[in-house]
Order: sequence, then C-alpha cells, then structure tokens
Amino acid sequence: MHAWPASEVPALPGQGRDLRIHDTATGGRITLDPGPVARIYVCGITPYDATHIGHAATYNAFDLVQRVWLDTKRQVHYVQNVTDVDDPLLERADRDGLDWSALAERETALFREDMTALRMLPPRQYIGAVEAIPGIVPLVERLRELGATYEIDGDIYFSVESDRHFGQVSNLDAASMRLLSAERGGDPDRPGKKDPVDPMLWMAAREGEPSWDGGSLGRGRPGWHIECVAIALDHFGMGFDVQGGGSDLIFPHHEMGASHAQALTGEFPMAKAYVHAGMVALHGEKMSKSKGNLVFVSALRRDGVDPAAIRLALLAHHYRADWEWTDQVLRDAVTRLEHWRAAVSRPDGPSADALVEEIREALANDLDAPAALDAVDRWTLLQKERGGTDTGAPGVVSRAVDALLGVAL
Ligand code: 5CA
Ligand code: ZN
Repeated sequence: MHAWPASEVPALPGQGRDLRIHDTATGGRITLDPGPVARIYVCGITPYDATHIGHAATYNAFDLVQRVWLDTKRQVHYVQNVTDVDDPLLERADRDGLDWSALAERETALFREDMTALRMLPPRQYIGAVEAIPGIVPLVERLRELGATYEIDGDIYFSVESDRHFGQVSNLDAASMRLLSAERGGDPDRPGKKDPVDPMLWMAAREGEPSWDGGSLGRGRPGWHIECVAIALDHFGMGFDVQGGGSDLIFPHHEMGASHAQALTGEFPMAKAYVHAGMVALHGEKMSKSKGNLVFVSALRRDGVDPAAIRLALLAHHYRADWEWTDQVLRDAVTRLEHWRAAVSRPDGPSADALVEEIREALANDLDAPAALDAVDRWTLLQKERGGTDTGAPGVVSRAVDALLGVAL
C-alpha cells in the first residue's frame, strides 16, 4: 500500500541529541541508542471512520520521535500498518450498507490526506492487514508447530502460557487483563479457553464475512495482534527500537504482539521501548469511533483551520498526558501560530542559537513538546518587545520549528 508524500526536513546547525523516552514495559525512562538506522513500528488506524484528533495526537508523538532521530543524522526506518480488515470495520460497513474494502480504501485515502496536511513524515512501508496475510499464515503455522496454540471450533488461539515473558509490557494483574480483553476485542468468556485472555490468531471463515486461503489453517482471516507482529518482524526482526501506539493499545494489543513474537523466535524483547501516547477526550470521554464523540482533522481543515494550528494544538500537550480537546485549545493554537509567523517574518531578530538547543533538549527529554513551545514563545516575545540584529535568526527559528516540530511557518 502506498503511504503519503514526505515534507522536506531542513537540516539544522549543530548536533541533535539522543532521545530519552518513557518505556511502558520497564516503567522508567531509557536512553535509546539506535544504530545508524533507527527502527520504529507504529500501529496504524482501523479505517472505518476519518482521522480524529486523538489519532492525530498519537501520530504526532511518533513523528517527533522520527524528527529527533533525523536531527541526530540517523536514518529512520518507520513502518506503519493499516488494519483494513477487522470486526469493527466489517460491522460499520454492514451498518452503512457499504462494501468493507471500499470503506477501508476511502478512509485510508482521507487519513493520508490528513497526515500530509499535518506534515507527519510518512512510513517507509505502509502495510495493510490484507496484504500481510501471506506472511501471517506461516507464522501461525509455526506457532502451532511450537505447541503455542489450540483450537476452538476451527478458530486458532494463542496460549499466553507459551511465552514466559507474557505480562511484561503492561505489568497488569489477571483481573485487569481480563477486563481490558473484554473491552478491546477479546473474548474472555468463550467456553473452552485455556486462559480467558488468550487471543485469536486465525479466525475460521464466517458466513457472509470475507475470508482468505490460510493453507493448513483453512479459510479464514487473521487476528489483530499477529497482523502487527508479522509486519514488524518482516521488516525489522526482533529487538527493534520502538513499538508505538496510544495507551489503549498497551493491553491486549502490544502485550499479545510481544508474546507472539517472543514465542515465535525465542528471543526477548521484541522492542527496546514500548512507547504510548495518552488519550485525547471530548466532552469528558475518550474520543473514540465507537462512541462517536469525534473531532475530525478533515472537518477542521474543511472549516478553513490551518493544519499548522492543529499541529500546534497537539504539540501544546505532553504526549503522555490524557487531555481534553476544546475550542479554546484550538483558539490558543491559532493565536500562537499568528505570533510565531509575525516573529519570523521580520528581517532580523534576537539570536536563535540558544533556542535551537532548547528545542532539541526539550524533545530529547521524553518528547517535551510543551517545553519546546515555551522556548519558541520566549524568543517570539523577545522579538516583539526588543527585536535584535541577527539577520539569520528568523530563518533559523523557522527551519528549527519545521524540522523538529513539523510546523511550517
Ligand atoms: N488498527 C489498530 C492498531 S493496529 C488501531 O488501534 N486503530 S485505531 O484506529 O483504533 O487507532 C489508531 C491509533 O490511534 C492507535 O495508536 C490508538 O491508540 C490511537 N488512538 C485512538 N483513539 C485515541 C484517542 N482518543 N487519543 C489518542 N490516541 C488515540
Ligand atoms: Zn497494531
């Protein structure tokens, strides 16, 4: 599947800094030391509705990871999936009388437009679940050979018992796992399960639902977690740098994914850091397609909101915080954008050398974008109140804000 076009990332003077980031699995901050090519897998959308601000906030966090790495002169190998077949997508297509694949295609196309408008750097590979099926089948077969699976009425389940590191991503107790499994696509109450949270690897074909040839597995479709594992292992193998997504993916999705990979390879861990963005709410509740309390990026764009202002609204919140989208959040971002643009459109200004270092340090410090915005605000205020004589400064600020924060002034 094709991704979307990359915006230019201006090179900056001086040296970027290594990223210190919060890792969900260990609960602490780690300094990542990727090789010359940093590897990051970020879970993509399930395309049954348009990109909302919550999605955009999560992709913004991982876009910052990329930008910090690029600033250290590393290359970034970024892979993202799109869950273009899964229960919620089929249910929505059914409800609206649409063909499921046409719905997925339409919403994925809109997602690409939104990502482009927001200047999110594209993944090198953008892979759909459907196109990943030929790679998924042999992995499920291999897990079966290893004795890590069992069957209920033709559906193949993964036994979490088969990975001795199971539980080390989320560190949750059994009761919490069971609760979250029921909420997030699992079936803990199905009779015949060894462990209530065991997830499906391969679902036998259902009447009226799409299915694919699964070789020795029979016709069916893949489970959700094995989809991301197959794609990540295909491009990276084990021990890649970052597995990313929103905090609602910690359990079961990233826990199960890590266990699938660890059971398959006997290696640990799957990723060096498990990084999770907080949840954006609207009217007091998590913004979610299933609840329908959504603010769409495309709708804001249609209303004439500058995508750079949307991006600044996202950046004003620390990626790990849960926060609430309000009209005021957007108004503040629009005002900030106006101030910044006015400040960089003058022919000279106060020196920006220290500012570039401040932005770098803020982002390297667990992606502290709000601190980076404060630093730019301070330069902007100085520019407004006192000005300066450095003719290169406005250009440096503009390039730094573009390269490190993805905001075009
Ligand atoms: N296709 C799967 C991942 S393989 C999926 O979770 N799709 S999704 O469309 O539901 O979500 C896409 C990404 O947006 C995930 O990383 C999810 O954690 C994140 N996300 C969803 N809702 C919110 C929200 N309200 N705030 C922040 N991030 C969110
Ligand atoms: Zn995923």
